[in-house]
Amino acid sequence: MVKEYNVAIVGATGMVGGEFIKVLEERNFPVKELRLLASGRSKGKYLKFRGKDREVQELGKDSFKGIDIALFSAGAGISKEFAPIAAKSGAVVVDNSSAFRMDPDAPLVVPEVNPLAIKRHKGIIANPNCSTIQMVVALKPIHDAAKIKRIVVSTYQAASGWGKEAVDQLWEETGEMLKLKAEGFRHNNGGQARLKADKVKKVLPAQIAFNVIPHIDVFLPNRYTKEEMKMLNETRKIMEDDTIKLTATCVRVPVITSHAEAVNVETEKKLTAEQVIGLLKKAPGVEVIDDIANGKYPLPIDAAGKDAVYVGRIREDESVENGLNLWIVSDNLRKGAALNAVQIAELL
Ligand code: L14
Repeated sequence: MVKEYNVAIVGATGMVGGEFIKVLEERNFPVKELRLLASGRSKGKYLKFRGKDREVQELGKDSFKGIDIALFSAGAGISKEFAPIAAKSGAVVVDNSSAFRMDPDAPLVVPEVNPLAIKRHKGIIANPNCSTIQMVVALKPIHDAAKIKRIVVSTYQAASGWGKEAVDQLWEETGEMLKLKAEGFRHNNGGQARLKADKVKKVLPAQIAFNVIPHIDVFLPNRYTKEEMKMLNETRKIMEDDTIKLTATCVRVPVITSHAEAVNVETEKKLTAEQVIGLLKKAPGVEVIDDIANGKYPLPIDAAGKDAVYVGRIREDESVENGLNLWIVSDNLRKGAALNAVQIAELL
């Protein structure tokens, strides 16, 4: 008989929460009891798991009795407060927030990259940032083969990374833009494609429809955003190599789901584009889509709802000795969050 586990989802009504439920179902995770936890606002809602409606319960100190695995995705504040409580009551926590990622006691795990780190856990395992996960899955085989010295990455991040409200903002603003068009707005009449401030409730720092915003998470004293610094610090921790240099620019784009990244790497040893394609074709969790003759490369709209990290536009950077350019796309709610966390639970 397969052992079965009592699993709790904290943040069950959120976007990642919904993916947790789907991924547990699809992968046939041996769930005995599934406990859906959320804030008081969602108390009494029902969510479907394996064809049955399950009631959402209000998260509290006593929510974790009998739980073996607790999957958290309700923000860093909730994780800081409740993950230690869950761990103390005997659950292993897989936490999708940024609360414990750089905590030396919490392993930061991507199963394709550093599965062994999981063994050092003391009750809490951190799930990395979505942008970092998809990048390291694709870069690990390159690092193993040729040692990466420096990474320059620009991200094109989907609205769903910031949650349901950001996706709503994208839809509502898009509707308002279409209204402007119907009212006679012409892009070539000198007008800006800008909505009046009061048109939409904003959760993102600026209009996202028909725009891009170079601002994800908060600004730090060094003029980077926290999202950009997470990419540096988490990459070093997951790759277990503090010599890797990385500089990031993280940008929100008007996409619902799947983050894309333009990644430039410099390696110690020379790799040709063909060698990289060969390495990535064998790499776990990676799918290469790089058929430029037929105009095939990874797109966010194709990656959404899928498990793989898609890599294309693989080419040598001809401006340096040993350089490569890649285009990496993956569903930020799946491999970037829920799927990676459930894979960690499977490793456990
Ligand atoms: O650190 O808004 O896990 O796209 C993940 C989503 C940070 C922001 C994290 C986004 C968050 C990111």
